[in-house]
Amino acid sequence: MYGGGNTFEAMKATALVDEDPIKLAEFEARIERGEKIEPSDWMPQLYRKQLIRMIEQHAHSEIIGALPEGTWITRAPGFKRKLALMAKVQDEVGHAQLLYGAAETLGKSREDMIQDLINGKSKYSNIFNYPAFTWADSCFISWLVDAGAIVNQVANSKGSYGPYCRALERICAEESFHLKYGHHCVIHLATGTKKQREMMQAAVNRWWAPMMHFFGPSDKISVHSEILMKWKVKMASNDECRQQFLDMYVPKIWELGLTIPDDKLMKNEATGQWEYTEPDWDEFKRVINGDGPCNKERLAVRRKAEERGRWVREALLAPKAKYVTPLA
Ligand code: FAQ
Repeated sequence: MYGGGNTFEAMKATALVDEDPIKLAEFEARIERGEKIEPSDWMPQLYRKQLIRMIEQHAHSEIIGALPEGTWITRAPGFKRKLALMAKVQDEVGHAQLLYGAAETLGKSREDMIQDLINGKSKYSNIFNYPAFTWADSCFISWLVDAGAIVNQVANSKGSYGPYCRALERICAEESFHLKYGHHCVIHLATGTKKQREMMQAAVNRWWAPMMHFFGPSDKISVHSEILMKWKVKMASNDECRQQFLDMYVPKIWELGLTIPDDKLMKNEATGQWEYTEPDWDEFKRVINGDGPCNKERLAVRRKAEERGRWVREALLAPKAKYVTPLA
């Protein structure tokens, strides 16, 4: 539905038919037993492809995700907030490094991944295609986008591919600091002056729809969940992550006197499930396919960074003698 070409079912059937059935059965038995798959282990091509796709998109989300908050470093209110935000943004870029490293173990080079990002071939998280107009937008990202990321990543860190799980464990440890920092920023605004409270509320109103999209399409229309969950790459479905996020954070948002722009949002005590207005999946589709408010701007920044940094990469790869004058 969201990609082009063949349906995923057709792709899966074609991909698995070429695999050695005995090796495939052993591989699936290992996963069933909760063993980790390591880069040198046998794996079906489809597992490799799916992992590259997902880890690469995750890595891109981290470097693109650094942009909306990054623009707030110089304007953050006060020295302590500037320091904390700078450290957070640096962490996000570091997460991308860990994730690109994990994806590289599967055979795709970092250069190819970056090229696919800047050419618009690879996706990254929908949410970073929206503008951070105010300081409160940056606070929303630090608290609630990080919270959503943690829900997803804590689950997937228990998954089957060793390098991805180890990267996620480290990332989650750092994200938990971001979450505390972001929560502190939001509390400050939500309990501050009338103007601060209004600014925070306006940010919640702006970011709620992209936040609901963040966990991916509903399970009914998700393309990849079935096979990713069978092979324990995804340890919770998109809807399960969305529900867990609502369960953990809606009460905390309400507690601060903020409202959520969805009249239907309520917990059904009988089922234990949150009910909400069905997210606008057409908007989601437009945004992830390049037509969101900031897609062009975000990719232009990455393209420029790539061009400007080329000489550094070339210098690092070139023979030493060309660039370093030996000491006499
Ligand atoms: N945005 O079949 P599904 C962060 C695409 S990290 C864009 O359900 P899947 C840290 C999907 O790729 C945030 N595209 O897909 C931070 C597929 O397209 P394709 C990123 C999306 O893979 C915080 C199509 O829709 N986290 O925020 C999105 O089973 C603050 C069909 O969807 C991760 O990447 C989306 N939200 O499930 C940084 C975690 N959702 O490839 C800075 C790892 C779906 O067929 C500041 N990834 N699509 O063309 C995952 O868990 C999964 O990949 C999902 C999507 C849950 C994102």
